[in-house]
Amino acid sequence: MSTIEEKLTKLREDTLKQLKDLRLENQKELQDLKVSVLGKKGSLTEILKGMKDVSQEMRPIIGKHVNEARDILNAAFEESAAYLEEEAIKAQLASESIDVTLPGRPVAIGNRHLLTQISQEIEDIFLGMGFQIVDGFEVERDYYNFERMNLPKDHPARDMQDTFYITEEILLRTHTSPVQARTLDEHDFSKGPLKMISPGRVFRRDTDDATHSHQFHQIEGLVVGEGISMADLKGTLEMIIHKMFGEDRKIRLRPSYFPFTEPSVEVDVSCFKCGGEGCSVCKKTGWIEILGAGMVHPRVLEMSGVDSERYSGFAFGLGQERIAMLRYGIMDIRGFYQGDSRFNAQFKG
Ligand code: 2U9
Repeated sequence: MSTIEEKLTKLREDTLKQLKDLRLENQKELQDLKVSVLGKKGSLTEILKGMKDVSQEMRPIIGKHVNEARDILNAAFEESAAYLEEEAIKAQLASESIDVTLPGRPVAIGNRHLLTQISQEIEDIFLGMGFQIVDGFEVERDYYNFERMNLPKDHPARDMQDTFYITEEILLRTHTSPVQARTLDEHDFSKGPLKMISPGRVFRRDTDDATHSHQFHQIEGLVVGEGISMADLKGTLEMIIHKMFGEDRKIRLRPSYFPFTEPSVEVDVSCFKCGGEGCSVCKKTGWIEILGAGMVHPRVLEMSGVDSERYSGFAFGLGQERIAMLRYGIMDIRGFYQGDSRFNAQFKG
């Protein structure tokens, strides 16, 4: 049978070795080991039971060794506990760590809708020429949309502008002309001529396909004052077309018909793709139809309470989608309204 000394030495070595082998998740194992070694019913107590067989002279020496062993083991347990705790914290920190030096996730920055870009570009040009920009109602009265535009009930030209009716008298506007009529009603000519544009969404009863939509966007313009002539119309249009399509562009006026203008014209621009040689964009004609215009019909002026003997004016209208489609070769009008960001992202401006 081994002596107390031998047993102590063995207990010390075995325990220190076990402590060394402990792994991180072993806080509980550490406690269990401590209890089994140093606890009341532990191995050390068990060894001390052998003290009764030790001679009187040897007892203090052995007692000292027992105390030494207890101190060493206690210290070792404390050290292990501290180590395990520290390692646990390190592991937690590593698993939760944020690397502040990593580059941030890129924020996707969108861009203005192509129609917004087009209308803002045109608005800027007209603002520079002293025009005001006027907004109006998308839901209008039949009276302002048709009657005031010289399109009385049962006028055949209403067929081309059939629309969505809310009631017999209230409808979705087919053009932004009512905005102009309402503005003209209020205009004070003692302060000078009226020069305005009205951009906005309009509606038609139409079956949607690649080139037709039941909704689209217009910009209409109106100038009314003393001595306004067709030459002013031509000069103004030339100016805006040069700014939009380039200074080299020519314009061509062809006779046309609108109930609200007399005379009326269709305005062509020399092809901005081929310069007039003839290509697929201008369908080999060298010209592209870009807008409609004319001198405001005297009856339309009179309905706004404007003396058509004294005042005259010109008006024009263009479709924003048409301008964008021609400029960028867009084949399907529906792309404007589908909200697919891949469509819009092609026009970062
Ligand atoms: C008032 C008097 C006259 C507005 C005008 C046009 C010519 C025109 C079309 C172009 C393409 C509509 O978007 S489109 O389909 N418009 O050609 N519009 S003159 O004339 C007015 C407006 C208001 C008081």
